[in-house]
Amino acid sequence: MEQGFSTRAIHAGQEPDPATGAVIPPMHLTTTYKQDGVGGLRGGYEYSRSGNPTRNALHEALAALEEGTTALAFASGLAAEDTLLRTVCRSGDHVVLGGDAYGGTFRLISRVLSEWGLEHTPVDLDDADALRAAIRPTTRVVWCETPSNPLLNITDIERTAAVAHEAGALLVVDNTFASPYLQRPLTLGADVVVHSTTKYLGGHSDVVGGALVTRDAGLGERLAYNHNAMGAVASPFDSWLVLRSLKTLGVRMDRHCANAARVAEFLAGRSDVTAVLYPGLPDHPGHETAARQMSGFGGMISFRLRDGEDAALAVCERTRLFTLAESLGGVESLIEHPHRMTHASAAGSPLEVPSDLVRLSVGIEDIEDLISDLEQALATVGGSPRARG
Ligand code: P1T
Repeated sequence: MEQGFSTRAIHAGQEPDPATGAVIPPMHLTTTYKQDGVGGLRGGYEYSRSGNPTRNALHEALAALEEGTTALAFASGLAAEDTLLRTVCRSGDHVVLGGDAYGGTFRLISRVLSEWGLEHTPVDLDDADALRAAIRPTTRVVWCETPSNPLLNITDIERTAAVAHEAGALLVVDNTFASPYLQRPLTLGADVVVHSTTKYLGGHSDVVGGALVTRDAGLGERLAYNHNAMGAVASPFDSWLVLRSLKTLGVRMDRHCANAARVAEFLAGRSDVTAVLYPGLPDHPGHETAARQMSGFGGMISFRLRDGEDAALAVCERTRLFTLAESLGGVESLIEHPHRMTHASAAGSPLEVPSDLVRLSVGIEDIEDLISDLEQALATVGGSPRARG
C-alpha cells in the first residue's frame, strides 16, 4: 500500500546508514571520493557537485513528497528557477507569468534573463481567456505561484495546465507557499514544481535552498545534467538541514494552518483593516479552488490597512512577537511590508504591490500570544477593534 505523507517525509531516502546503523543518514561533508583505480567509483560518487549521498537522500525525499520521479536540490530557490528557465528556454522564447509573484522571480525573468533574450508577459492566470491571449507561438513556460506571494491569489492548476499544454508550453508551479503537504501540483497536471526550500520545507529560518521536481523523465535528465553543469547545487549541510525538517513538515503545516485561520478571522473583524487576503476565508475569490486543490489554506496572510502606507509601516515596526523580517515559513512568526521589502524590485511594474499591504508568516507559537501581539500593534496606530460594518 502507498505510504502516507508523513511516513514518506520521515523515511523516504532516509534508511538507517548501512555501515553503522545510524538512524539519521550521516552528513557527507566531502568534496571528493576515493576511486578504486581510475573510474572505479563507489556507488557512482566522483565529486560532490555531481553527486553527494546527503543531497541524493534529499532528492529522494522531495520526489516522494511531491509525487515526482526526479527531484534536484539547489543552493537557493532562485538558483533552481534560473537553472530551470535556462534549461527549457532559449533566446527569443517567451514566458507567461502570473500578475503576482515573488519579486525576485520577476526580477530574474524581467531584468536578468531578458538580457539573454527571454521575453515575458504578466497576466491574470485565472482568466483563461487572458492567458490564451497572452500565449505566443514562442511561449515555452507558464509560470504560476499558487497561493501567490504576497497577494495570496489562487490559480486553478488543472485548468491552467490544460491551457498551457494546448499551446505546447510547460506549466511550472511554485509550490513554496503551500508545500507538498497541502498541495501536489504534479498530480494536477503541472510539469515542474519549484520550491524555495528556505521556507516551509526548511521550516526553521536557518537554511537557504531551492528545489525542482518533475515526473517527466526526459526533462528530469536535462535538468539533472544542468544541475551539475551549471553548478548551483545544495551543500551537504543545507541538504541535511532540509531533510531533518521534512520529518516534521506535516505537523508544522497543520499548526501553521490552524494559527493562520485564527489570525485571519481576527483581522477580518477589524474596522482598520480593509481587506484580509487569506484563501481560507469564504469570501476570498479563490476559496473554492483552494479548497479543491489544497488540503489546508496555509500559514501566509496579507492584509491592507485603512490608514495607508504609514499605518502599514507602523504596524510592521510595532509588533513584538512577529519579527520584522523578510522570508517566511519558519516556526517563528514574521511580519513585513512587501512594497518596500520583498517586492521592492517589482516597483513600477505590473507586479507592483499596494503600499498599504502587510504580510504575515504566521508561525506555530501559541495563538493567543500572536493575536494579542497584533492587537497591541494595531492599537498603537489608532486602529479600532470594532467589527467591520
Ligand atoms: O530566496 P530563495 O530561496 O532564492 O527563493 C526565492 C523564492 C521563490 N519563490 C517564492 C514563492 C518565494 O517566496 C521566494 C523567496 N521569498 C522571500 C524571500 C520572501 O520573503 O517572500
